[in-house]
Amino acid sequence: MNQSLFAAVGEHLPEDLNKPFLRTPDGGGYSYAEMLRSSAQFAHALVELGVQPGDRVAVQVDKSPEAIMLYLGTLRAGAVYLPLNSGYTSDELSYFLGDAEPSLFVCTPAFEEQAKALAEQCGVARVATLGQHCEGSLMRHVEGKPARFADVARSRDDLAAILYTSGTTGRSKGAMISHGNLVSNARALVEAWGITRADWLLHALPIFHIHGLFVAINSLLMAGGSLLYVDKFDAAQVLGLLPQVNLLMGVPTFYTRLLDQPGLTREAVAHMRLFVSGSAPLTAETHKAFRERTGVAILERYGMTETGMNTSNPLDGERIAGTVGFPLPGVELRITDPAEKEAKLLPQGEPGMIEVRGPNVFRGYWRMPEKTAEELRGDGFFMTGDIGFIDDKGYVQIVGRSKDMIISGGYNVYPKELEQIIDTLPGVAESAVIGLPHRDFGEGVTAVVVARPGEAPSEADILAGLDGHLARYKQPKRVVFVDALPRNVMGKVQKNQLRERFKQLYA
Ligand code: MLC
Ligand code: AMP
Repeated sequence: MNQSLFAAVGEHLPEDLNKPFLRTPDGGGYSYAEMLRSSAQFAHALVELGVQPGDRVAVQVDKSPEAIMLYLGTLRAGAVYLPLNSGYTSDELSYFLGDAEPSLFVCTPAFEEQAKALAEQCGVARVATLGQHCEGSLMRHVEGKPARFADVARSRDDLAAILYTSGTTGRSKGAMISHGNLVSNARALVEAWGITRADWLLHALPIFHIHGLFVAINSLLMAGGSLLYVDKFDAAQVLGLLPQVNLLMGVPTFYTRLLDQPGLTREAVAHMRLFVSGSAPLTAETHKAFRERTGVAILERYGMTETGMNTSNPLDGERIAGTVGFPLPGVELRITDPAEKEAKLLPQGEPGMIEVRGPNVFRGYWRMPEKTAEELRGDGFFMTGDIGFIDDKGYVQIVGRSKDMIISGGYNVYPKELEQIIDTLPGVAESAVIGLPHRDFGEGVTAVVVARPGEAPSEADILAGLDGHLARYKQPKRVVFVDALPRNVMGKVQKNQLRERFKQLYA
């Protein structure tokens, strides 16, 4: 029996296949019938390009409806989808390509020459291109292919995707996500959020992370619902399109930017069924401001790449600001003592490591059994690295992170990655990268730098030194200089002291 995500989606197709699956604001897009045909053609194209079941297909393209068809076609061909942030530089890409060893790399037409050089260096057999408007070499393989494809059968445990998450130390880790993970999580969301064929979701998220790719697309597909597609989030455009939809999923920055729009009123959202926020903490302040302005309580949920969605505030019931709600159907959650190696349960109300178990939990890190063993316990619980507690009403509250990570506008930034580069720049003795409260991005990436004696590198020097090595969203919004970094007796940099000292930097 085929246990793939696409097979599960097939069980929930709308009776009328002419119903829209995805519509663009100009009226273009794909009905369900067209989606079935196009994803079949993409699957044929991948086979023609030599992609075998189990092969990785690495994709770094701009968001487009066809990129979604490529994702679905990859699953149908039994291959493993490996999406890459479109902001990643060649330095970053060469690691991912070398580590995942995809048989095909799909990139933008503009990047083709560099991609070919990278592919050769990393042993990737083929490169194809896909532009935002159907240009590029991949479409030449897609066009004219049969409208049907015999989907490659997958078991629940077979890989559907690999998504890289940066590590707090050292190398990025490829989270191996199975078809069973995707199916169970999409079903849990359909149940928890009451998604039906009548729903229209405004899709404004990037599609190289689980939020835009799995949460937003798979759950709507699993319910036979429809997507109104836009390339990226623009608050004024999104507000203008709201009358055509009844669901929005976003990161907290979407909601702070919507609040900046005078047109965000009770009337403008009266028809909306649900606003969902996740990927980063939604402040109680934003939750309250949105509720006061519109009368609507945003539904906050909590997830991560390795686990998909874990918890959610209730659809019916109180959505409490500052909490992430209850475990989703099928997900078990416990709080343990982070100081203990063995899982030691903490009493309700006491903050500790959030651990989760369930069919949503990933299969481990690609070719990193030791890393997998460090984070995935023998009994199946995954140590999330998030610190939280369960309050007296049973709601989960996240209070911090044990991992040194910044979340800026919903993107994770690992300080270590920046510090390693900054420390090698001329005139720099050492550095600490921290996240500081930032109205737009939630946390603003900030580099705190100590100059070498007698030297005075400038903010511009540090930024120029990072430019080209790391994606732009990772670059510090500000660089500040200090005489010395505060350290504890063990010599560890006290980042909390730096965060306290500079907490007003973006105020
Ligand atoms: C863009 N920039 C950012 C940024 N996004 N800087 C810091 N943090 C970000 N998130 C920078 C760009 O590099 C550029 O800088 C400048 O801002 C303008 O770029 P832009 O492309 O016009 O930005 P904008 O469209 O305004 O993007 C902001 C955003 C976007 C919030 C709409 O970042 C976004 O869509 N975020 C969603 C991320 C997401 O999907 N996360 C889910 C992860 S999954 P310069 O210097 O080049 O001019 C996950 C699990 C879970 O976490 O639970 O869901
Ligand atoms: P990623 O590794 O990109 O999947 O990011 C996952 C991380 O985002 C989690 O481990 C949390 O730290 C954070 N996160 C996701 N949703 C929320 C939320 N609603 N509140 C606070 N943090 C969140």
